Amino acid sequence: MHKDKPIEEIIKNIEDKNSFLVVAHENPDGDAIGSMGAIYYILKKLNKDVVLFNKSNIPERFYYLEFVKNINSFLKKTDYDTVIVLDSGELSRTGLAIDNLKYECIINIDHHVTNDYFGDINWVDPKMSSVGEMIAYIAKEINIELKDKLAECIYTSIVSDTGSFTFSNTRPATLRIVIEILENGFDLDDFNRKYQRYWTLNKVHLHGLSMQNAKLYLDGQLGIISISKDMLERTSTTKEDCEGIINYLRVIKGVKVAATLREDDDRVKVSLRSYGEVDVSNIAKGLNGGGHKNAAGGSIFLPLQQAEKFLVNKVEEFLLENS
Ligand SMILES: [Mn+2]
Repeated sequence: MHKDKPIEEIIKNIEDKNSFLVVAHENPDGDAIGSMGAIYYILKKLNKDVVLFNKSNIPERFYYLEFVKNINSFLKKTDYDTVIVLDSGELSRTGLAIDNLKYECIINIDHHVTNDYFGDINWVDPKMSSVGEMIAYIAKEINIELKDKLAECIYTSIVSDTGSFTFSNTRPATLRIVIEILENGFDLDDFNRKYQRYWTLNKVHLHGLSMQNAKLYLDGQLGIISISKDMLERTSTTKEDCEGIINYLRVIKGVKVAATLREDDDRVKVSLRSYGEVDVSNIAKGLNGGGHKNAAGGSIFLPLQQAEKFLVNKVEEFLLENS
């Protein structure tokens, strides 16, 4: 049994067991939702009982994936054979009250380098573009074709976590999955209409305001945009509308680390991006967070302006140590 690869143990479990709880991290992104949907369609195809859980409300922009109407934010049933946890470096990121549940096995499928192996079966592979890509390999292994709604979920995961195939986690194998999806008749134009064209004018205004607030530090190596609650109020936007703001910093010549700081209720939420060998997951670990080498996040428990200074110092230390 121990010699089995985790993907084989996972397949054995989903073939043998009957009732599954599937969860992903709070404030779900395209990969959290896409991978939930992908495993949902696989389990349904195998005639299993599936309950989906996410602690947060699902952002409206993902409503084009039909299965999201089946995601619960409250669990009526507490007894499952297997709990499948997706795209979460730690179990706590799901907000699941695990002690209130009865289950035999936790399956942890993830690609965060900071994952702490909380499962009974752990398939953690940081080279994978997305958890959706990992679920695609499960589907292939049990001869389920990558098409229709399953393909739409996997494609959502991949396109979301690779920044539409521009990040360095885009591997030849990732693109081979995409080729297969396209060969099976996936309608890219229809998908992009649903996936990309969802902005409101208010969101455009928030992004304009954010771009005006962009600053450079450390001889232009660090770019920061701080987003205050006031900016959201002035533009009638929500934290979901902040998605993507960090990318304006990533295109500034010379920037090695891009950071957004967003004022939240009791903390400042920090997002970090980098290129190549600059491993921002190490900075994030010092900020009660984690993530990937080139995309990570954490929290600072200071007022916004002080948090910005704190982060500049942290990044300076980090760049000195790693130059
Ligand atoms: Mn992911």
